Amino acid sequence: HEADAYRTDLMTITRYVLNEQSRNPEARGDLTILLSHIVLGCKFVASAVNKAGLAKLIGLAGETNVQGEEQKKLDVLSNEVFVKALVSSGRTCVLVSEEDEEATFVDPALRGKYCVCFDPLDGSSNIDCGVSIGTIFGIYMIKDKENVTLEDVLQPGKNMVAAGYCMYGSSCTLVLSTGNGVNGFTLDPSLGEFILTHPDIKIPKKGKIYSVNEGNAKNWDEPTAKFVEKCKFPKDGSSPKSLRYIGSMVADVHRTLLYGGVFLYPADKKSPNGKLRVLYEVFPMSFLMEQAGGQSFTGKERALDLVPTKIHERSQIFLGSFEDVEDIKGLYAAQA
Ligand code: AHM
Ligand code: MG
Repeated sequence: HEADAYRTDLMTITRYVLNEQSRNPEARGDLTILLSHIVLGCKFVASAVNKAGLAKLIGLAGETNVQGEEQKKLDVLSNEVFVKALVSSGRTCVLVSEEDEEATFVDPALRGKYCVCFDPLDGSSNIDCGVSIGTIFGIYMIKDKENVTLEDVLQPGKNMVAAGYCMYGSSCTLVLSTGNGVNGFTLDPSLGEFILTHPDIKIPKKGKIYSVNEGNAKNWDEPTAKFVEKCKFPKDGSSPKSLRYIGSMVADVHRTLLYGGVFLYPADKKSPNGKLRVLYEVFPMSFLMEQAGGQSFTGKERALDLVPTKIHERSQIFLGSFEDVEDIKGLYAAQA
């Protein structure tokens, strides 16, 4: 069909979120506005990561310290853009960023009912070699508008109203859930719009890939070691799993979501709570996994049941295909 050469009915992310909003008669468009500010931040970072405005970002050729400067600039710049976009949306009251030690309480005149926890540029060790990096975010609603405290972000992940990530890779993909399934949108740079390209993502029930930093194996606990052993030397006659590890959570989780399998960042003797942060890494990704039909487990409990006690808290994490995570849960149960 000649008519098929161009798609003419484009589902942009804004149109999608507005459609979702119209399903709730009480919604007044606040989440739509908030998300459009997050989308703006993602577009800015996408452009910066692609080295748009190259000269401004890294300075002119011949200047010293280009490497370090550039990396620092991109992290800090991304954080500033997100903080300003979120505050100016007029829909936020508390912000938690991986880049800022303290939470940001929005000026009362600009306050709205949402709290946003985010990692503006995760996987920053991958910037210099051009490997995929990403932004991760989770959104809560405040309990009491007159009385906003840190407690509003120290809630279990299951209380989130939306979560997502944006991957700056060979294409720029934003994956979002507002609690009604998971959808993926790809940035069309010529339009400057995220277009729905991956509707209703469901993770395969079982996968053929495991993803972990095996360099830490010497310090793992027994269930983790047993699980990885089982991936490599299955005893039930199945084929061994393939190992894929990028070291960039957004890229590793994105592949896990689309192809299936399991991503783990376990605790070890040196880091008893693992590495990844609960509020803006573990929770948003766990929310997306569950919404896509997968699971997420901390070694003790469902990840989204965890109640954080401080904003930069860490937790070990096992997430991915339902059956693969079921295996890990079995190994922890057997040890207990
Ligand atoms: P960062 O916030 O310092 O970038 O660290 C987070 C990243 C994740 O993207 C990734 O999953 C993990 O660190 C990889 O850690 P490691 O290098 O220990 O395997
Ligand atoms: Mg991070």
